[in-house]
Amino acid sequence: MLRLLFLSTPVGPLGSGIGGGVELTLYNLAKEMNKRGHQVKIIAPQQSSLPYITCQEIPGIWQEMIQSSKRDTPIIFPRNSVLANMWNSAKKVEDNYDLIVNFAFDWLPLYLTPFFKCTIAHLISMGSMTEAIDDMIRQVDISFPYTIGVHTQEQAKTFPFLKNFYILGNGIDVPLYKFCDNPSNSFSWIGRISPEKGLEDAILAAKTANVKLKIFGKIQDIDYWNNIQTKYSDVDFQYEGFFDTSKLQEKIRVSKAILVTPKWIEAFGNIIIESLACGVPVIAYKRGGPAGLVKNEETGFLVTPDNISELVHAIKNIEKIDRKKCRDYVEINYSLKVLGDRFEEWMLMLKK
Ligand code: HBI
Repeated sequence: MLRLLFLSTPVGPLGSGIGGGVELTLYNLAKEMNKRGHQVKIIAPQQSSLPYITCQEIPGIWQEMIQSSKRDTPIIFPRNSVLANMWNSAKKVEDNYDLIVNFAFDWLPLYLTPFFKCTIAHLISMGSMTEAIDDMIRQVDISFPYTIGVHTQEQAKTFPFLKNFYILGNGIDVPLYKFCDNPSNSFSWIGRISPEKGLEDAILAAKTANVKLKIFGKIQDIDYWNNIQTKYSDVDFQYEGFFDTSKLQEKIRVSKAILVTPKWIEAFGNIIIESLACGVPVIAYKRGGPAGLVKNEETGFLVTPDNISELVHAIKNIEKIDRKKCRDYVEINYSLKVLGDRFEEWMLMLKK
């Protein structure tokens, strides 16, 4: 039995959607490890709330999203930083745990690693973003082998200096997603509405293919969103909102397919396995994590990145994909059991 302390992302409360895929990953890992008889405690920003799991809520000012940094942007901490407060709390209780798991993509937890007695595992949830964080990842990789965990090989490639990392993959609670074999006529796009996610490409493709597009996710960058609405006012797209897992799967399961059009290297792409679990095929740019998740012409189509006409061609051929194959693929490769086995193996490998 392992006593695990999870430290959440500092960009917003768990359950708010601001932390994107990390929120779902943290929640699924806590649920699965508790189910396996381990003890998981979570330290997270105030107002965090997860079903059936208590979090120690820490006050303080949220950390700015790393996406708004440039490669050489200095590390900036607000006054009364929730990230600093969270790690200050962790320091006080570290003796009660076998392992600490860091879910933040930030400089501080990496820098603090050598100052903790307890081993810290870092689940790196994005591709390379800034020089300062890369330097810290490199240092931890050298001094604490295999404590750097990534989701995919494609993501690891964005950190060419990484030598001793652990590939975790990811996984979802598949029974929560209901298979749908009789889709509607609309396509969907799911994700934080922010420039790096490339929503405008999906809108352009839907316009050219003359199909309806439904949009799900948190509006992270309001200026970006307003620009899109002005620029594409003639396109038939509908913003549906941000939903928790059970509501989201209910709304996306009837989609003909989802369009995944990232401009950056997605580390993984939770929404891809969530959609496939519902039987929804995936049309994705062959870029980053999604390139390893979609089986071309079997569970969807992988197209040349940033190529709108290939997106359109895939939309027009979506009937070729067998929706049951999409569901089976996730059940076999991305269940909580698969994720739990990989994570448990990682933890047992690091436990002193
Ligand atoms: N930015 N500073 C910072 N810290 C995070 O933990 C973080 C982030 N931006 C996005 C994010 N986490 C998650 O949405 C992704 O890792 C999935």
